[in-house]
Amino acid sequence: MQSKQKPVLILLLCVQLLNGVVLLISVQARAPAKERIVFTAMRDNIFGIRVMDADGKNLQVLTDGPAMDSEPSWSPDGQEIAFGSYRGDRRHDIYIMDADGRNQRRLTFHPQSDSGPIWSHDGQRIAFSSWRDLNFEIYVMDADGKNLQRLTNDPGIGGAVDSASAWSPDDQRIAFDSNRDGNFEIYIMDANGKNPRNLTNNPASDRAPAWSPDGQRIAFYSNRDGNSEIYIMDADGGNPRNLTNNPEIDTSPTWSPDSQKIAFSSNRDGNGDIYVIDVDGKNLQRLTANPDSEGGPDWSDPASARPVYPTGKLRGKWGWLKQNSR
Ligand SMILES: [Ca+2]
Ligand SMILES: [Ca+2]
Ligand SMILES: [Ca+2]
Ligand SMILES: [Ca+2]
Repeated sequence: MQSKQKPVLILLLCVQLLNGVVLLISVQARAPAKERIVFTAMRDNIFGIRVMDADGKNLQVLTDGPAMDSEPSWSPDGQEIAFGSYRGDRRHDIYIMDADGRNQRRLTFHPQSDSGPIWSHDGQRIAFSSWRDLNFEIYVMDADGKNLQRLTNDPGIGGAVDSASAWSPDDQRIAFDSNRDGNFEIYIMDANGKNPRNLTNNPASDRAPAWSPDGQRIAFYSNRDGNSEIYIMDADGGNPRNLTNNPEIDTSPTWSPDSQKIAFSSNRDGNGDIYVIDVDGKNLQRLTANPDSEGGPDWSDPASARPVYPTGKLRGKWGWLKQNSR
């Protein structure tokens, strides 16, 4: 009896091992190999979305009119991009597309404008700003457009501009900018909209917070020295310092996955381009160099890609393999 059962057991083990290997390969194949930067480019007054490697190589045009696409934001697995777009009925709405520009789907349908989508790190939610209450308020929805929830609340026309910019790495808080105290400041609030807190308290315009992937710092841009510069501060608002010092407009910071570099837009070379700089202000590099105007970069983190398990089978097999390899 035993001699007949053994080959069957070995065969079963081989099949399970092979299944595990095949599933692992398919899971890993979904993650992009390189860090990439997606951004908006304007050519002949048409806005489109482009992507390049984080060193500026392998530029790809994802959209190039007739729709006016902008504000790209990576899904955490780097497989999709959320963006804002004017098209058809001329309303500005939130869309998502695959990372190659295909399979574009509209997520918001309100007659007022929706803009500035920001994908949560768990991939489940998208925060954005909307004019549907007759001033910009921050909303959050599931990544399929369902379960819409308003996070800020002003009394209609004349209410403050509130715009979402970044989720904390644990998705428990949202950093945003608001002019609710008379000028733009960087705020953070709980992900349900509660406990808003002003981190900047400066009469200048402080905007577009970006949370470092290690959670330690927040980058933003401010005109507190007379023109827009990139600043970083501790995540509690302490220790602000400027990273750029250039008479031209420097805006839209986004962090590298290792929290050591910041990509941003600047018109210091005559038109909008994407630059990258170390967090100590050294090693400035220009990543784009063409007459189009580039801006609004978002840096992907391929290492943060959370594999999609085929209906939990892989976890089951891992458990099975671990149990049987002891
Ligand atoms: Ca508002
Ligand atoms: Ca301010
Ligand atoms: Ca500047
Ligand atoms: Ca340019």
